[in-house]
Amino acid sequence: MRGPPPRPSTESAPHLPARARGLRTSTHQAGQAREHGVRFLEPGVRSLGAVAGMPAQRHSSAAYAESPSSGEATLAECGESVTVERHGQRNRLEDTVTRPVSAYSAFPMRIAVAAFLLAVLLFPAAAPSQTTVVPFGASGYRYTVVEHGGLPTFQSPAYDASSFLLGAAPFGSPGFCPLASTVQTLWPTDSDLLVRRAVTLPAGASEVSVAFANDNDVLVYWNGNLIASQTHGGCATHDSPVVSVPDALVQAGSNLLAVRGADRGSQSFLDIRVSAVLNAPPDCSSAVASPIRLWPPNHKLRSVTLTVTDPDGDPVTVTITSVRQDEAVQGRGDGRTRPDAMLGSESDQVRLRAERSGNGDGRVYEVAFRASDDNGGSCTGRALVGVPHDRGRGRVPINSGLNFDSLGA
Ligand SMILES: [Ca+2]
Ligand SMILES: [Ca+2]
Ligand SMILES: [Ca+2]
Repeated sequence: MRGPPPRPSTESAPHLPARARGLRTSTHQAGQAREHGVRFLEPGVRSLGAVAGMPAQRHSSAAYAESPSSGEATLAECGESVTVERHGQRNRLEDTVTRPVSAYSAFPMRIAVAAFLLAVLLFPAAAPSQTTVVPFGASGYRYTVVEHGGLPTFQSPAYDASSFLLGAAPFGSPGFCPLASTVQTLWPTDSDLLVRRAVTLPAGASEVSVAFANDNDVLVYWNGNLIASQTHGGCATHDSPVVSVPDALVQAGSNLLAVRGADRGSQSFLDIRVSAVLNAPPDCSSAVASPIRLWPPNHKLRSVTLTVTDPDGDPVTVTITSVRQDEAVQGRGDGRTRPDAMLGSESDQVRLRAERSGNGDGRVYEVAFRASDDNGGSCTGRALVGVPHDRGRGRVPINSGLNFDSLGA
């Protein structure tokens, strides 16, 4: 999670425009007033990792291109122009990326808010979209052909179908109907075709449906339960019918779809598509700690809250699982206090001690957490919180890579 330790650099700090100093700092995430620290790993190579408040997995690959003469830079990750302030520190070069206060001036902000409200009114949130889990024409079916009504328990998950053949859809007998020319696996007319297929679904999948192109009739089973019986005459066409799977029958992981196709003569055909609304887990790289900087370093425990967003907009429960720090819990010059972190009353809260070693380069806390949505999706991640050494050259806490348990005595 941490970036490699910085190499000493001999690059000299360039002059910067005066306006780079004294600007309010913020990230590219509107409304989140915070600061980017940028570490020079070696001359010409820059990384956003290992800086307090920046979730490492989100920013480890971020980079920016800059024009040294102007001090202007563009964060590659968000395409935003920012100003780079650079200063040397103990053989290391540290940059602070700031965004001009003018970017937050009230007038453009009002326009942005108005545009957002207009967009909400004109384009209400779209319903979650269906994803094709098993397409028409898929392979991986176990099948056999029997006389009408044969093998009456073939649909049971406990049924041993190892003697069934492996085949691809569509099944049928070639003939004059348009879809008949696409037949992959032969199914003689005037017989029953029995097919079984595992359908793997992630946790939280909903609105599962099975669409058919069939000639003639189908009995549809999900995990051994009969969910539909459909008769069909004439040539097979896609999406005739579409059968909904009750949510109560859907399970995370492997599900068994079983279909008995019954042909009444002349021509036979069966093709299947399975669709579902899939749940996306929370995005742990979106984690934001608030506050991300603790100041002043008065040795008091301060409450820090983590928030994580979900791509589906689901409510997210964050649970902090551990806290590590890059300075000893009871080190020299830090006031000899312990522990330096205590879990908060809420699962997404932790109390971190606002202290750092006076002999060090700022303290970085690494807060590990698990985030879960209410549909069975989850992720794990880490958020960084820093205590700067000072408010001048040492204002960007540096993660040394050392690792101490903040919760321990
Ligand atoms: Ca979700
Ligand atoms: Ca301490
Ligand atoms: Ca440090």
